[in-house]
Amino acid sequence: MPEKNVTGAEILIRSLEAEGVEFVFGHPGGAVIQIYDEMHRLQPKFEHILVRHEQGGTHAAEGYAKATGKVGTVLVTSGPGATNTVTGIADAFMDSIPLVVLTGQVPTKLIGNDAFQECDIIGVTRSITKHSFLVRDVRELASTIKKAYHIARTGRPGPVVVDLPKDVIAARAPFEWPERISLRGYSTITRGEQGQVEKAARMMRQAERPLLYVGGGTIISNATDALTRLARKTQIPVTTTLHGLGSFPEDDPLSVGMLGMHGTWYANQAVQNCDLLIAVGARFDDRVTGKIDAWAPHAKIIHIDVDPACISKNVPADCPILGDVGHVLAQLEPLVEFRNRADWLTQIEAWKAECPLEYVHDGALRPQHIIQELRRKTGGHAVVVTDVGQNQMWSAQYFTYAEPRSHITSGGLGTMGFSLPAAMGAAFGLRKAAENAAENAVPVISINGDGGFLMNMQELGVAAAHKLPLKIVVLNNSYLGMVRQWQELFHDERYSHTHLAPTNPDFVQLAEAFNCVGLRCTRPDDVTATIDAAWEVTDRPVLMEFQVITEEMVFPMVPAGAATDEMITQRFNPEEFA
Ligand SMILES: Cc1ncc(C[n+]2csc(CCOP(=O)(O)OP(=O)(O)O)c2C)c(N)n1
Repeated sequence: MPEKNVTGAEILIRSLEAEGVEFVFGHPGGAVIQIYDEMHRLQPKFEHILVRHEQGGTHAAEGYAKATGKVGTVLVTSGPGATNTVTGIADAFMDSIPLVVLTGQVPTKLIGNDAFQECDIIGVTRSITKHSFLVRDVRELASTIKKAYHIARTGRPGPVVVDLPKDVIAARAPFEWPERISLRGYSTITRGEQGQVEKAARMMRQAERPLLYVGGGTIISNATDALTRLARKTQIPVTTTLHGLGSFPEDDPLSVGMLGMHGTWYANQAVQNCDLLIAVGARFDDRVTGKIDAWAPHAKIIHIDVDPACISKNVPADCPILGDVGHVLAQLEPLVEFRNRADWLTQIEAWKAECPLEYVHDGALRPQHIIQELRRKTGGHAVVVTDVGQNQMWSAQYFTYAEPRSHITSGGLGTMGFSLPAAMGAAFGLRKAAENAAENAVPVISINGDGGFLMNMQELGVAAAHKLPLKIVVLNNSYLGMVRQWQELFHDERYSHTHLAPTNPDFVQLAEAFNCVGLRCTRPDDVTATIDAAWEVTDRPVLMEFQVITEEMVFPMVPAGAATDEMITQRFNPEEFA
């Protein structure tokens, strides 16, 4: 029985505790000052991490969510605090990341008055949230928080905004945590329709050249073991999307690596020649399909996904299966059987040999070498959090992921400035999990370009203050490299506003100014020693600046609008790599 009236701020804090929230990534301000005051008084069970920019807070919450599979929580003030979260909310929406973003709001009677720091954040974020709530009555606060977390984590996960007017936070009511909530019109599907699953199993048995096309939904659904068993039992090769990396061991002979714009040439060949494509928790994104009319021209399509809006959205499915990937794969497993696919697998091996991922070894410092050394150092037991651009694609191509949740990136929105705060959030979550299990946390590696790193570098101070042993890599090529690559290839080498060297800081000094360790490497011979030195640092972040060559490009590549079998590969222009 609830005894006494408490403030809305206390109800919020008690609700977050009841939800089992571990971290709140937040930044205070006038509209939420009472929540911060109550946090000071109540010393809640969760830890509040004071980020230095609300965008950093949202990416930290995303990194936490991706690394742990839990819901990330953000708390910000009204107006600019709220608008600073917009990029992170959009990012989470595109990449199906469960977040609850708590935004302060002006008092209800001032809403619509252009009050100081008023912003209609619900309106602003309507198209980039899974759902949003404006809490008008303190008696509804606890149940709203419970609903928000439920919506964020179930079905296809996504961000939920809860807008909290200042008077609601100040009002008093008893704290009562609801045992259950009812959400009219919201239901989630788990099992696939059995008839469709049987049809899919038949199609898989009959296909001569099937291919599993695996997306991030498989990892979200914790279905990677089931997927691996299915692939091995049926001898069906696996290609993954950027977000699917880690869902199937890339060192397994059945792996053909990543597909799409910067995927492997052989994965795209497999897509173009397969007769059955089994999409598992993937959404046929344009970076995957390229020119969609020419994509997978010989394939029948099975599409397994939890989101009904996603199925047949971009490519019509011959066998749609609406359901949670884990449940559907469990339904499929007993219905499929081993089949010798020697011809198809031999063909794939030949493609792998014909055009492998490769780069030139000529004494210049190249990013691919650094990524491979990080893999060697960790044996793959690490969480790699990349930024956006060339660094992202080399990290995808050359790390060889073998474990789910070992790769985190901003895939849908492609947000520069994502990596450092997301790595920080991942490291908080993994450190906590390791403490609870009395184990050592796996290393978290943040990989950045020199451009993107500067977009959220302020979080270095937060990571240092919390003694997070992040391994931060800055691949400094002196340019906005991915844009420079497009300028070189498609804009006659007009390098318009992509040269960063004149304004770049000294990255080693920058790290040290934030009480991190800074290391610099300029030669391939020093890469291993630099990484070894970084791994010796255990009580703070370490930033490794690698001064890589400017000219290196990401290959292979499907030019924008081209078909996926029209890749530019190093093979076709060897003089560039002489
Ligand atoms: C916030 C944001 N602004 C602009 C872009 C467009 N963009 C994509 S990649 C890129 C260049 C990134 O340069 P850098 O961070 O140095 O990484 P590199 O490509 O050199 O690895 C730009 C500007 C973006 N993705 N995100």
